[in-house]
Amino acid sequence: RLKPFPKNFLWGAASAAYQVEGAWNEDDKGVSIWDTFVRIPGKTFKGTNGDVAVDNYHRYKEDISLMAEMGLKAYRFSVAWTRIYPNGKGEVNQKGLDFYNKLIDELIKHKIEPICTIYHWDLPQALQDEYGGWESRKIIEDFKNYSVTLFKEFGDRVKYWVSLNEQNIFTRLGYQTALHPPGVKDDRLFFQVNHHANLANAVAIKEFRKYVPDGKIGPSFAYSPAYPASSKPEDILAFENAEEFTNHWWLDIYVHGKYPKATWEYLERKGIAPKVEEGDFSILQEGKPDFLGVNYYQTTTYEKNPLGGVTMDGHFNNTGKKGTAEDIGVPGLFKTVANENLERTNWDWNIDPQGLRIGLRRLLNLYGLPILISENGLGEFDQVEKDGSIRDDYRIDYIRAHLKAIQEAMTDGVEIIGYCVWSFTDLLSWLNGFQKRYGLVYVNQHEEGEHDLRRIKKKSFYWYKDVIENNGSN
Ligand code: BGP
Repeated sequence: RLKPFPKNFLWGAASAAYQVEGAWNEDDKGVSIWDTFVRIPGKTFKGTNGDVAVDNYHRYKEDISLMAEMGLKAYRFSVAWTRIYPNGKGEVNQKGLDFYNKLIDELIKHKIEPICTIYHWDLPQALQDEYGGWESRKIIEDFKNYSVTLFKEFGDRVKYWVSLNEQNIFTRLGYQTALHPPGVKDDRLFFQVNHHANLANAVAIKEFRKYVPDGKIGPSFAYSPAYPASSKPEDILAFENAEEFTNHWWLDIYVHGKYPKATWEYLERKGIAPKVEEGDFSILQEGKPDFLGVNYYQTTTYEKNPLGGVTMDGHFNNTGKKGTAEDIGVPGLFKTVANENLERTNWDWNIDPQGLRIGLRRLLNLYGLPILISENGLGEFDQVEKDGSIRDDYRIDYIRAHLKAIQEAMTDGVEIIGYCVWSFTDLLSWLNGFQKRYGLVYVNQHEEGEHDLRRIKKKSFYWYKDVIENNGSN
């Protein structure tokens, strides 16, 4: 028999500032590295940007009333650093604080628990220009000050906090594949940037204890549990390397304050290990989170990658043309390979609910922390029918299967405090424009043609409402 979901389970949905807010230059907001990046031709699908996104900045009340209608218990949003500090530091922008205060109060008025993400990728451009953003240790102090401002301003009402969203993704895409800003390919820098982000994360968590002693905080990690492609020992080794390189490199630091040994030795041999200063590891050990945020979309299968084999440069499918994504890897260590046992979405993301259970068990054994599923959902084309309905049964099937996997993991002994569907409304998919949709609420927003931004409840909206009402049984 499966364990039931706990009574106070946080049935949630998630978003991020850049992907929903719009109002990119209103109320003295500063420019972020994403505001800059999307203006470089060819970087995103059809050059789509978040200038307007889904206009949540002006429509947050309408969106929250839809959340209330659904019975949502928690809403995860992120703060745009450039609204609070237009230049990343210095004088605080009261209008920015006002916006999030209104948003938080509106959520609380509707009995929706706010979950606040401090950093969801929209670094102030001014910090990038001044010292290379995450490339410099100076970021640690600026991130700390920004975080403390949020703790002081919102900590009386916000009790759940996500420190960094998907550090492993924003650094990989920003510094290994150049698909995200600042668009750099430099392995040495990639590890250095991560070391600074690790320190910033730990320092912010330590500060959090002073300002929000009754709150909970943790990073959200893009967790793609690894599978070996075969039982050949060389593939098993590739899988072990990939697990360490793509998952435990971050998770070990977050929880234990140390880097995994074999990968560290490898980086030293290559001359790309991060420069660590005296005292860094004690800082890292003092920043242990209360929970791990897990953003789960898919597993990744790995096989041996010879020297001279594929690199991180493989083509990325941002068009929704199935079968166009290429394998990537680290020569000599591992490469990705399609898992023929699993279905894929049109963007070549595999669908693997069981992988979530497997991953959660690994996390239980290695780290033992409570888990917040801070993102999970399905990005697909959606069709508005003639009668105005959106019958996204594929999304319902996806979420249902993943909720079952979560319940199985709970039965295995994993403590799970909540589940945030990615996403509540449709929103801007960073590189894939508006056509890759995740929402339970449709937003009439497109690259081309008519787009009045009106909200339409999808079939999944009603289904999830029912799930929440029945505390998980459906
Ligand atoms: C995660 C991000 C989200 C979101 C999601 C879907 O990596 O934290 O911000 O975008 O993935 O990804 P995508 O929009 O690329 O399909």
